[in-house]
This record gives sequence, C-alpha cells and structure tokens, in this order.
Amino acid sequence: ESTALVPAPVDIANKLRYLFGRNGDYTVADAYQGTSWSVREKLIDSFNKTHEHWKKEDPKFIYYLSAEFLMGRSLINTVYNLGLEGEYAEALNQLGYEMEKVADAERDAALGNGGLGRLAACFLDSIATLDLPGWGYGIRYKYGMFKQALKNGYQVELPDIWLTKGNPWELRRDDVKFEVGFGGRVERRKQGNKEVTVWTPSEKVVAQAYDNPIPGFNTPTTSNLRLWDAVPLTEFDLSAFNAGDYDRAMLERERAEGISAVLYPNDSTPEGKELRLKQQYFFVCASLQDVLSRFKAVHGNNFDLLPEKACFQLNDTHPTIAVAELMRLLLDVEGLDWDQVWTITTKCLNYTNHTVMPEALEKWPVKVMAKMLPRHMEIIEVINEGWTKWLGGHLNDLAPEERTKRIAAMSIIHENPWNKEEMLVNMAYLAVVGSSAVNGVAAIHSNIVKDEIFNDFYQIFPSKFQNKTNGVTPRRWLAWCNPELASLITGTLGTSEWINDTEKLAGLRAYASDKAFQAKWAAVKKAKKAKLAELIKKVHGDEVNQNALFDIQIKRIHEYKRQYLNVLSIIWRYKQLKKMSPEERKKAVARVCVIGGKAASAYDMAKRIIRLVTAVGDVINKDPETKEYLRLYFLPDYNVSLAETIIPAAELSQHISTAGTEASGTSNMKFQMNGCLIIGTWDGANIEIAEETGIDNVFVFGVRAEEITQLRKERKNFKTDPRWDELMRDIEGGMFGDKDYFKPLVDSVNNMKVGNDWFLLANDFASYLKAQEDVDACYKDQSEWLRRSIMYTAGSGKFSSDRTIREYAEDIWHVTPSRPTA
Ligand code: DL6
Repeated sequence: ESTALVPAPVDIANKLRYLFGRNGDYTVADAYQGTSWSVREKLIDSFNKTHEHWKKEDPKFIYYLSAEFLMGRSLINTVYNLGLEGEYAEALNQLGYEMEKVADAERDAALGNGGLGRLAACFLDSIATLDLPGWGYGIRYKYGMFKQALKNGYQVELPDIWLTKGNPWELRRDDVKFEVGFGGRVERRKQGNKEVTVWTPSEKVVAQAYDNPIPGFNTPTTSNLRLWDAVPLTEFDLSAFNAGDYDRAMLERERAEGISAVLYPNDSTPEGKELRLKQQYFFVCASLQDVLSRFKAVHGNNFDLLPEKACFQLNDTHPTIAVAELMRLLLDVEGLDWDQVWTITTKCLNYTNHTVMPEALEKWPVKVMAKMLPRHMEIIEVINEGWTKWLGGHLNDLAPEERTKRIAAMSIIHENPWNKEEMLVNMAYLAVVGSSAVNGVAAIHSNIVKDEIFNDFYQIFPSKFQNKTNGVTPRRWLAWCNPELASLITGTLGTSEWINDTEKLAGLRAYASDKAFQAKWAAVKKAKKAKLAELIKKVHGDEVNQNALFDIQIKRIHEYKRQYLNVLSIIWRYKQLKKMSPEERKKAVARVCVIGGKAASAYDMAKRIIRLVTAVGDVINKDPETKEYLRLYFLPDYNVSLAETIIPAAELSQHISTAGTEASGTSNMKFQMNGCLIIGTWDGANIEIAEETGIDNVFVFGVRAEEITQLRKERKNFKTDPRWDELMRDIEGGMFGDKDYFKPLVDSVNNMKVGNDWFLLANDFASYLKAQEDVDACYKDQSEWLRRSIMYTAGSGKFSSDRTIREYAEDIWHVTPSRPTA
C-alpha cells in the first residue's frame, strides 16, 4: 500500500524514526533525509505507474547514452515537478523547518563536467515532461566531479564523496545485472555448418543497475536514468583468501570497482587513458544488453523490428563503441548476418557532436583497442573495409591520386599524424558512418560541423546532417530557482502555462517599457542580488555594494572561453578608477564582478588563470579608494546548485569565447531566461539568443568566426592596443604579485611566443572594452536596462529544452508521447 495517504509531517517523522533511528531533535540534515525518503515513495509510485503503462503500450523508446549526467540536487525539483511543494513546505513548517534551508542540505549529484552533462540532465527533464518514452543510460561514478577549494588563491582538488549518506533518489535493481568482458581472445568455431565467432574475455565484471526516477512536470510521467555500477563477478577470490593472500583476494574487487570509481574531470578535451575506454565500453555494453533483453522478452528474435522500438542518441563520441557493440551482440550472440546487422545498427544510432576543436575528437590507438576489445576491433576493421571500398566506388569520378587521398582522409582507421608508427580509430568518424543522423548543437556550430569538421562526409550524405540548437529546462532554470520572478511572470501573464510552453513568455514584451512593471521586475532582481551578496559574504567575508552592477562569468575555465580577457578588462577598469577624482568616481558605474569555474586538474594554463583572478581580486577588493566601485571575487566550487543562486542575481553575464569555438553554451540561455543581459561574441547560441532578444539589446563585440583563420595567420603582424601593452607590462611587472607564475599567461597571448595568442584575445580587446563602455552607459539608464532585461526573458521561449527535445523526437528519433493515466 502506498504511503500517499499518510500526512507528510507524520511520514517524514516515520522515515526518520524507522530508517535512521531518530526520535525528535532533528538537525536540518535530518529534515532533508526524512523529507527526501518520504518524497521518494511518491516518486516511485509515479515511476511504477509510468513503466507499467509503457510495458503495456510497448512504444518506441529513445535511449540517451551519455558518459555524463550533471543532475545537481533532486529534492526541490522532485517536489515541484510532482506538484507536492505546498504539502511538503507546510509539513516542514509544522516541524519547524524551511524548505529552502532543508533543500540546501542536499549534496549535488555531479556526475558530469559541464555543459555536456548538464544538457543531458535538462534533456531527461524534458523527455519526461513531454511524455516521451525514454531513458538515460550512464555510469554511477562513486566520485563525481572533484570539489574545488582555494588555497592561497590557487585551485586545489578534493574528492567528491557524494554517496556516504546514502542516496534517496536511486533504486538498486538487484535483478538487473549484466556481465561485461575485456581482453582475451577471439576464435572461429564450427557450429553445425555455420562458422561462429566466440570472444572469450580475460577479464569480466558485473554491471549493476541503479535507477534514478526522473519526474516530468505537470504530467503523471516519471521516466528513468539507469546508471551502472561496476562490481566483481565473485565476492572475492576464495582460494587466495583461504591461502591467506588477502591482498590478492581483494584484487578483483578493486579492479572491478575502479571502472566506475571516478569521473574524468576533463571538459572538451578527451582523456586518452585506457580506463576511460573501459568506462565507455562498460556502460555501453550493459545498456545495450539491457535494451536487447527487454526487446527479446516481447519480440523474441524479430530483430528487424528493433529500429521501430528503440533508438539511441550518442552524446558526443564517448559512447561510440556502441556501433561495434550492437553489431557484436546481434552477430555473435544472436547469430544474425552482417548486412542485416549493419542495417539495424545504423537505423538505431544517432550522434551529437558537442565540440568544434578537431583535436578534441576522440581517437583510440588500434593497439589499445585490440587488446582491450579484440572482437570490437575486428568489427571496426570490417566496417572500415566496407566503408572505404564503398567510398572508392562512390568517388569514382575523382582522379586516382585525389581519390586515394580522400579515402585516406575519411578512413575510420588512420595513421596518427604525430606518430607514423601508430594507427588510430577515429571515434567521430565511426559515429558518423554508423549513425542515421548527425547533429550540432547551435546553428553556427552545425554549419561548422557540415562545412569543416565533417565536410567530406557532409558532401556524401548531406541529409544525414542536422542542427538541434540546445535548450535548458525552464523548470529548474527559471521556475524553481527563481520563484519570485516566476510568480511575477505568472501574475502578469495571468497563467503559469509558460512553464510548459515558454513561447508564452513573449507576452512579457508588452510590459517591457511599463514603468510599474519595471519596478516590480527590479525588486525581484534586487532580492536575488541580496542572496548572492550573502553568499559572497559567507565565502569571502566581504559586504558588497548591492546597488552595483552584478557582472558574472561562470563556466569551466578554458583558454577559449577567455576568462583572461575578462580579467584584463577588470584590471583596466581598476586603473581608470584609480586615476579618477573622488567626485568622478561617484559618477562611475559600480561593479561586483564574479568569476567561477573549475580547471581540469592537469590544465596548467587554466589554473594560472584562476590564480590571476584571485590575485587581482586581492588587490582590488582591498583598495580603499576604489572598493566601493569595483570588486572581483572568485567563487570556488562552481556547480549546479551554486548556479541556481548566482544566475537569478546576475545583471550582466559574459559569454566571450573566440568566435567559432563555443559549440553552443547553455548558461547563456539560463541567464537570458532570468533577465540577465549578455556581453558576448558572435558565437554558439549567443547568435540565436541575440536574434530572439533583439540584437540591439545584446552587447556584441569581437571578430566573426569567418575571419578567424586569416586573423590567426596575421596575428604576428597585429598591432596591439597600447592599453593592452600596458596591462601586459603590469602583470609581468608584478602588480598582482606572483610574476613568475603569471609569465606563461603573458607569453600565451604574445604574438611572438609559442601560443601566438591562438584565441585572439588581443584582436578582440579594444572592441570588448568598447562594449563594456556601452554596458556602463546603458546601466546608467535604469529604465532602458530594465526594458532590455524584460526583453531577454520574453525572448527566451526558443531555448527551452522542451523545444529541443521535440525537434529530436520528430526529426531524428521518431518517438511519440505515451502518457500514463493520472
Ligand atoms: O552541447 C552542450 C555543451 C555546449 O553548450 C558547449 O558549448 C560545449 O563546449 C560542450 N561540449 C563539451 C565537449 N565535451 N567533450 N568532449 O563539453 O557541450
């Protein structure tokens, strides 16, 4: 019998009593535990109903395969998505707690690095909300994204031990386990008059399923994220144990658990470590076996039907081994023929590219793959043989030399350009050849995918290539993280339907210049700024001027994202303020600048950038002459929940990547939804955001993507701005201390040194400063600023992940809604 009828306060107390042995005298952390274990049961009721319904209906499913899911916290999202907020807020009140404080006790589920993993999480929210039969599949990392701390202004990494207090949002499925093998040998054996291939792995582990129910909003649908934990095949080696060799007895356990132990903390550049390939195969193998076993339970061996019942989205190249694994399962385990299997596989798979940098596309040495996955390597070789042979015929019109060159350039297996001895498997090419659809994540990026990264492939299969501009869930990123703004919007539009249909936000345009409405809008922003000021006080101990412009840049630290350029403009601002008289200063626009983001642990230059931010902040924040007018804070350990506090408070946000380098960006969309103005380059989704918001409302600066190649060639002769030269001298001369440590940073943007200013900071510097002046001028006119702010939210309708998912469902997956009855 469900606990649905037990009043929430009693249920919370019961959970604490029977699950944790607590009787009264609860801490906030207890209140969180009691509440979430109580909510969990309602979630599971909904989950079970949905899955009973889907089992009966047998609709086509989309399986989103992703090495990362950056879910953040679940309590608020679950309570609100299930419509239980009133009941649980009231229950907590009765027990003497506030929902918001209780929710704060939850640890983030940080099983992702940044944009790619968070996008996957937003997509699951939309899949459930749109009633689409769909699951996510990934890895249940024991340690997620590292926790970032600052020590003397330098980043230090601490392990993310997130599961110690249990996880109320998951369900271990003891009945769902699959074996996953590695290494060993491949043999041909005779079976009757048929030759069969047998792979005997030398190592085996078990993938144990954990389900994480995903509640949709305003619907009875609760879908699923199934994550795999790696466990040993046997508890431990009994013979070794009996012989007293305890270390050896535990070895298998350690080896197995190592596979799902830790998330690689790299964003946008692959980690070429073997364990990474092991992780990728581990979760893909378990997920495909799981899907096939459910398929077989209903449809037996009628595998030609598989593409009508299941499709898979490969989230970047990380799950691309799925091409070979689906082939292997259908060929070797199910005994189907190659041609039939190839047809089924390519019909079922689709691939999303998330990065423009060609060097960031994953390539695995043939040697590594042949050792770890010998049967898969064989299959990839056969796929490549067929592919290059087919290409030869298709490119018949080309001159022989040109044809050979083109085939070599498009081969899935090719020479390592840096080491002729080594052959590589190009995972992106495997994904393109093995998929029905290939897409980029913003209009400009999808054009780069077609015209540059995969141009040869595009010329042959133009219809395979699509664009699917990213989106974010308006539930988490507006309605739940900014309830004050949400209620103003609902009150003004006279409906809360915008939460499911963000195009309705366009109705706010009519109020953009209305002074009374602007005043209410400003009051919400002010309240959210006060919250961020509280957080800054907690972390840095400083009070900040809450009337200052809150200027934010939060994202992974990367040279292409150019946090460095932001710091240079802050230093320039500081120097200008220093030159002013006290009277002049009073007329300046005050700013509180915040930068947050993690640097991959091995990314030296990114770590130096963090130190530059903290060092500049140390000088500026203490300067009695200017500190009323300018502050710079680095907020450590940027994660999903920190973003939920920062974004609603932001007035200006920075999206200043070198044009053509940021595939899309998604925080730009979250800021836009929350009425935050953007200063940005003509890059990624900034372009579409500007189109929807009105280009004159956005502070656009910098060179365009089409100019980059030429400008890089000419950077040696580029005459830098004298202000730029001055700043370089300042940093090099030790104005912020640590001058030796900052030297490589100064060198990296010097046209005569190794990096040659690859990301063209110097080229964009002057236009960036000009755009910053435009920001100041606009902020002085608060009514104009507020008008623009409202226009941002009003123009954000397109960037709901509901729109993105609807497009995937219609154009790529061909999956239709199937809603259980309430
Ligand atoms: O598509 C989601 C997100 C984009 O918004 C970012 O622009 C892009 O940098 C990011 N890509 C990655 C690539 N990771 N790998 N490999 O994180 O994807």
